[in-house]
Amino acid sequence: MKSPKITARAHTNIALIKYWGKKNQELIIPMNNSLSLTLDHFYTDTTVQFDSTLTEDIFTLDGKTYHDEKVSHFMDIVRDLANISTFAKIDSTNHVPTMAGLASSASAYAALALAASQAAGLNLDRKDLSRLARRGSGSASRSIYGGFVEWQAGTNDLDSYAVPFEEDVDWDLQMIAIVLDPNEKKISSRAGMQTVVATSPYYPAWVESTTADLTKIKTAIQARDFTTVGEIAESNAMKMHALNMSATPHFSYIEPDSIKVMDAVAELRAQGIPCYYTMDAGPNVKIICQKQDTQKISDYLTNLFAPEKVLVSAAGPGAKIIAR
Ligand code: 2P0
Repeated sequence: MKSPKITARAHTNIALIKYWGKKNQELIIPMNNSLSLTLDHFYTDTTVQFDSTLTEDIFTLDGKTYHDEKVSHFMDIVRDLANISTFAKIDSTNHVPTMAGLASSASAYAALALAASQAAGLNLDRKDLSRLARRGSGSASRSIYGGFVEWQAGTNDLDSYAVPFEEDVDWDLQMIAIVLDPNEKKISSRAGMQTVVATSPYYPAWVESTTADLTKIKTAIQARDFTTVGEIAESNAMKMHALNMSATPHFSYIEPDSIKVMDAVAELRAQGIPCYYTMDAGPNVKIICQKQDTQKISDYLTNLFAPEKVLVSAAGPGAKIIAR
């Protein structure tokens, strides 16, 4: 017997206020609230069909078969919820420019949460979808929604989920991703943040100052105060990267080319072009800017890096079913 075959699409998101540490690792409950922008250009399409003839889950990504423990564990959570024991065929395609290195667990688990829950006969509302996506990967809780999204940390499985802060963004913000290294990150987010929580003497200060950053950036977003949004996002990202350098053993995602981009952003600002950077668990740098300045900024960057490494994106939508 086969279930309905459901295809869902979810877009990736970039945090302006970062999630970097868990208070519960099994349930993926974060230490602090985070706030992101869902992007239009980078997304994952995932098709799920449960099939009683299967003896294990079969997972393909971009046409290649993988034995992925995280995916199987996530499917067990879906089966528990739906009270079924059937395995599934799961086919995912990442729609990011080839070798972009931006394929993210956020879009992956948001798309899988929606496709798998629907195929299993569950009809979850967006709050419960966000809670489910969170079990796959923390940042995926935010990709259920479009635009600006806040993941409310909560304290347990029931109250840790994302909520839309501004889903339809009528502000011409853009994000320019500079793809410096498409390879697998050396230290996974999961391992990196755990080391930081366990060993950085600055961790309590991070939680305290990130909570303050979040309050300030929400006010600035509502006021359409681009400078303040950019300054807070850039500062929050650098505080996260400083945590990594203060951990034992210390580590860093910042590479020489990352610093080259940061210097370029500082130079553009000195020339009067407002733009700010953020970085996640890898060397790629993302620049936040306003549409009117995008061309000038990408021209400047394509002089430093190959044009195919400079990818422009705007705010994007939440997760949705695209075929059934
Ligand atoms: C974020 N990142 O807020 C932060 C900033 C990367 C840097 O969420 O362990 O893949 O699966 O919950 O969500 C990446 O970490 O980690 C991430 P898990 P996840 O976007």
